[in-house]
Amino acid sequence: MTLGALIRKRGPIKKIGVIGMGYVGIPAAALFADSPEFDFVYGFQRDSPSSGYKIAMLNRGESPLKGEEPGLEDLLRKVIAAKKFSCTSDFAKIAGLDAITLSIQTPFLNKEDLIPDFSALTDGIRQVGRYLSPGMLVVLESTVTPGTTDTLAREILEQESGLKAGIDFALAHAPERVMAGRLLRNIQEHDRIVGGFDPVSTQRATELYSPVLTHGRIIPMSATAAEVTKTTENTFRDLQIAAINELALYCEAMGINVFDVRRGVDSLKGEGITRAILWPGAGVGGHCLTKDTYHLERGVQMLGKDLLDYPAGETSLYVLARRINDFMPTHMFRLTTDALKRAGRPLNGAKVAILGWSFLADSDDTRNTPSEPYRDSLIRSGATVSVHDPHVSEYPDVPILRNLEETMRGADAIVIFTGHNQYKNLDPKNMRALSGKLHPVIIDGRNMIDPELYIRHGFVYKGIGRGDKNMHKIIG
Ligand code: SAJ
Repeated sequence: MTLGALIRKRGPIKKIGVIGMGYVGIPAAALFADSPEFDFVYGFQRDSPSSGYKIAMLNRGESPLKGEEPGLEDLLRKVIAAKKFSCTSDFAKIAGLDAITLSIQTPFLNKEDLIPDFSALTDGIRQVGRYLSPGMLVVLESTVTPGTTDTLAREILEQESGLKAGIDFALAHAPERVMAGRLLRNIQEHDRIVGGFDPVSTQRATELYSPVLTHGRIIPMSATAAEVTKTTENTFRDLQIAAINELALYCEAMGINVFDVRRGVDSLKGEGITRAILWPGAGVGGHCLTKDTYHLERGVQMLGKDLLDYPAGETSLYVLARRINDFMPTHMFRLTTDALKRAGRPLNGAKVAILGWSFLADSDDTRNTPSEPYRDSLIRSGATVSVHDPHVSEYPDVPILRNLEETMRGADAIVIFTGHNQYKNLDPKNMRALSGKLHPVIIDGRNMIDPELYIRHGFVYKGIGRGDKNMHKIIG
């Protein structure tokens, strides 16, 4: 029997499983469960010491995700009350399902050698393989190296189940496109890339995602094309950020304001002229932009190494972009050191207050935060560091303060690292009083403050891209 016939015999998708109760899996499971098209959804979560607590929370209709996620907890309470969703660590329940998705982190072990850590992902795929039955659909939502769905994932599933992809079961890649703070909306409103191992798999996966889309459309393609699409969209975003970060470094060196230039460049609009100029800053963090370039690089190494025509000896443009963005916390360190020197104080023994620990404005997400390498370099240089963040409650080995005044008290330097709303209306007069310094230092890593206002209050100011101000006359 063909896969198409097996699927017709099985009928429409009614029972779904989502493996990985995190930023991607939880909103996806809740939306599937809330759809009248589907009867029931299991959320699968390993009962591990670090994340087993999520199972009970979710079954109480509570979201384990910290930070604002509009509508998520209401939706969880609704689907729990309706008995359409349940979270479990019993993977044997996969056996009775029609479709199973995997949303598991895919970090890199070693970026230089392009070695990803697929251990959690392969564990999840192996669990699915153990309980796979004919006509079932398996979808990878995690961002993976191009080629992973058609090779690694297929091989493990076939090995564990004895079934064949495209013959006995459907297999696809439908990458997530969510951002913290707007998870539900992103799933419903963004177009959904759906890449099947074969056209029948693409069609079955389209049947799974169509009911949860409100504005988004399904964009069908092959599994490998879908993997390249996802890794590319983050790589290109990282590249765009690197381009404006490099410009910011140039503007500092040339003594001009990058934001004037940005406004100028951005003004050239009109048909056929796209100017996607992003914002320079203190660094690029998160689970996505910091690794997806390496998935793309690994993909071309694995799928096209011998066929790639590229300028001999040249570094990949994308990897160079990564290095420029990874350099920004170092640049922030140099701005801090130089500003303290202008204020007549060495970094060694200085007190530095970091404002913002999460990698994204107004979120609690601290994955690969650029604030961390900056803090480490300060401590290595003998500085005392205090950290404030309105959204982050704790972080391993880094005390996070919620009291902004306490964080800034006695500070020689105050450094804005994340663009949280709370930092938009800081009061330089009060900050100077709290620091108790004649010329406290202020470093703006996110274009949050008006340099003139701080300079007038006797601060030594430096900002990313502000070559027009970074060597200002010190007042008072
Ligand atoms: N950043 C800048 N300048 C900018 C934009 C961002 O310095 O102009 C920095 C941010 O401060 C942050 C980092 O880059 O540290 C990443 O920010 P982000 O806005 O890209 O946030 P992510 O990583 O959560 O979201 C990205 C998004 N990808 C794209 O827009 C192509 C999101 O749509 C994806 O769903 C997400 O990655 C993901 O999960 O892949």
